[in-house]
Amino acid sequence: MRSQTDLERVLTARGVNLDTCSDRELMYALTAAVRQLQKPMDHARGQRKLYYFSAEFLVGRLLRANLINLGLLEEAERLLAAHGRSLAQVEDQEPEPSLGNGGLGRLAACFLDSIASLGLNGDGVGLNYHYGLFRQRLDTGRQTEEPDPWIGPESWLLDTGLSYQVDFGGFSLNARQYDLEIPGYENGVCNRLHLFDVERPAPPPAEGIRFDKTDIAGHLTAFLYPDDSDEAGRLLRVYQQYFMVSAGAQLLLRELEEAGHSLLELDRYAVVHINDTHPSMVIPELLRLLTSRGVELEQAMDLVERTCTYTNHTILSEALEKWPASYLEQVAPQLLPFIRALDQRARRRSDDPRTAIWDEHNVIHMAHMDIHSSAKVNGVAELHTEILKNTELHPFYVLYPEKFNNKTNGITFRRWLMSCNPALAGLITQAIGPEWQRDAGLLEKLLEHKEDTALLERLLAVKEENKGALARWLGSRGTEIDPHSVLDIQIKRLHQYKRQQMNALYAIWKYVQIKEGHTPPRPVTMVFGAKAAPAYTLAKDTIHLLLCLGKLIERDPQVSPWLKLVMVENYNVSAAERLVPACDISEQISLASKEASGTGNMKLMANGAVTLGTLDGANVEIARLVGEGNIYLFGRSADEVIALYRDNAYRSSDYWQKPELERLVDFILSPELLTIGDAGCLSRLYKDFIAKDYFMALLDLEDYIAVKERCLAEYEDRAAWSRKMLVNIARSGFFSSDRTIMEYNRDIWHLTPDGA
Ligand code: KOT
Repeated sequence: MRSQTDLERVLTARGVNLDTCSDRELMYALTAAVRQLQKPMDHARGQRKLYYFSAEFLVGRLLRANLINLGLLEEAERLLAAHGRSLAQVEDQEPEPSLGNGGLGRLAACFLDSIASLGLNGDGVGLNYHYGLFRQRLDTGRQTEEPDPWIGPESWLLDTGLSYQVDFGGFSLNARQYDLEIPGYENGVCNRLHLFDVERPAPPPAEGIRFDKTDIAGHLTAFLYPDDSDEAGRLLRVYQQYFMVSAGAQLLLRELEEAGHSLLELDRYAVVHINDTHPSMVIPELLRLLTSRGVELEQAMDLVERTCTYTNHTILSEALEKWPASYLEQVAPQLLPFIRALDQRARRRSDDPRTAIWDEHNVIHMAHMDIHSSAKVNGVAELHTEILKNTELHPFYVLYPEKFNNKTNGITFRRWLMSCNPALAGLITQAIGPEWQRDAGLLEKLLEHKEDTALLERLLAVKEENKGALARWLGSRGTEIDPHSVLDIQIKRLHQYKRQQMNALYAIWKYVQIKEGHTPPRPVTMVFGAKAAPAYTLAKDTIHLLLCLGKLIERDPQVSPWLKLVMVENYNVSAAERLVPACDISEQISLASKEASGTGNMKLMANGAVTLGTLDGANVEIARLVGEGNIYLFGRSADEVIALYRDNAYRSSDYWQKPELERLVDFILSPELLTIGDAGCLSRLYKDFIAKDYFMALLDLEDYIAVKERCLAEYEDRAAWSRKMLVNIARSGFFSSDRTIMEYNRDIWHLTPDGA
């Protein structure tokens, strides 16, 4: 008789009947079993430890990811199959924690996976939002938002029983520590993500998404970034931030003391990584805690500057956090003397007022505090780091040239290839062996197979299969797509700088072309996945336009056989895991200089999509790696765009006054669209194109259309296209987050890997 496997033994001991339990019961049972099998490992004592502070960790579903890292996936699949069950169906029951907005949060999740997989001692510190971001609905022709509860009866969260007192101006709260375990890939390491929560969360709201935003104690961890369009919302965000960093700093100091180290050795035994400015208050909070325990202020400031490291993720000025001192006065008045001291120290180092922390309008600049008080500062792609050094943060670069460095983002190939695209992973392993699964750089070996027609044909066949799987999944959600059409995909948050509105104008152009009899060589399916911030009116209007265009095309018998435009509702990590393997054309069309890096571009490339994009963010590095013939580039350069802003020289009228473009913009207010859509939304969008177009969609539109048409034409040379796919996959290994984390460790963190 076959001996029982670990998994089977644990499930049996828990009294699970694999034949009769429901998929949901099985999902919970597997969750509990995996939790039981992943034993947290103690890292070597006396080593430096990383605390990765981030307001967001967009971890995605964890069952399959944890099974893979524990080496239990095949065993689980076999066991379930023996009872007529499928893991795919079971994991569909797993709620996805929506603890992030997009790229920044997903990057933090990929990083935790790589940190554990490289055997590094590093934990995450964040917040346990009960309703995450929001669940998006599109059934009314526009986006509506609902709370997205994800914490079930048997979630991955472990209640540690630990808590920390956090003092706000006028009241205190206890921060309870819940942990998510983060196993490394087949190395026995298990790190943790600490998520802090209030002890007594308010009961779920009776209806809709609206909470009483003034009930801070009950709602502190209800939502991620509550609507920041009004005072109460912005203030709640500052409360969240202080809650997270105060609890995290206390946890760190407790661990330091437990390890027997003195506070004066802080920089030797701890690294505090600040993931954009949301955790920046950890700096004055550490100063407060250190000085309250007897460390002198000057010495504390030196220690903290050697302990903290900071990553900048955006140059968009509206995203750079600046808080009126009055906010901090209300939330955490005890921090103000320390921020004042930091500001005075900064002014002793530089008399350039642009580097002040506390400015003459009584506004506190979080990024400035981070740069003055961190040992290292990095951007997230080469171009982005250069822009920080030369323009956005130039005065700081002059002051601290040695602090600045680049760390091009990465993705974990365990989730974004091995887990989401097993067919492609299997094909790669057949061609070059399995070692690439430990070192994605080895994917380059695929280049030796550029003339291997059998492999290239199977590459095309795997893509077809994945498109079929996507079509079935979308079909089960009520959206039919043609799996034999070209899948042209733009998946990312909705923002004007990402220019979904430019892609919408392409759809209009294509619609008109087809109406005029110019049908494409094969049908094209344009797929969008995007959430808009609830208060971002133009972003919501763009979703409305896309939904209207989808309907218009659908209802037009002349156009619908050739063109389809769909929006995937509630785009999240799980949806991405289905879309990414099926994509042919990866839309990375941000206005050059505005997308710090992008990481979807990397995921899609690794899965054999070809990029259609601007020379922005990491696209620049993708282009260099794959070479001209394996990417479709268009649009103005970052330098040109920066000059246009500097000289205030862009006028959208210079573009829409060209008749070909005017026709496309006017179509937004055409009778066809107005009978489908809302005149208010559509005319707001129209007016924005005419009078503003701040992110210059019209600047690049003609070039975009021309290059996209060339891309679609060249798609028809299937053999040549399959070679482009191969080169993209082969060159994607550079974008492994393992490579990124090794660089962070080499240049910034200096942790010692276990076993080294
Ligand atoms: C949001 C608010 C304030 C500051 C930064 C952000 C931010 C930046 N959120 N997401 N990002 C994205 O981060 C990704 C990971 O580095 C990048 O790939 C992407 O280009 C950023 O837009």
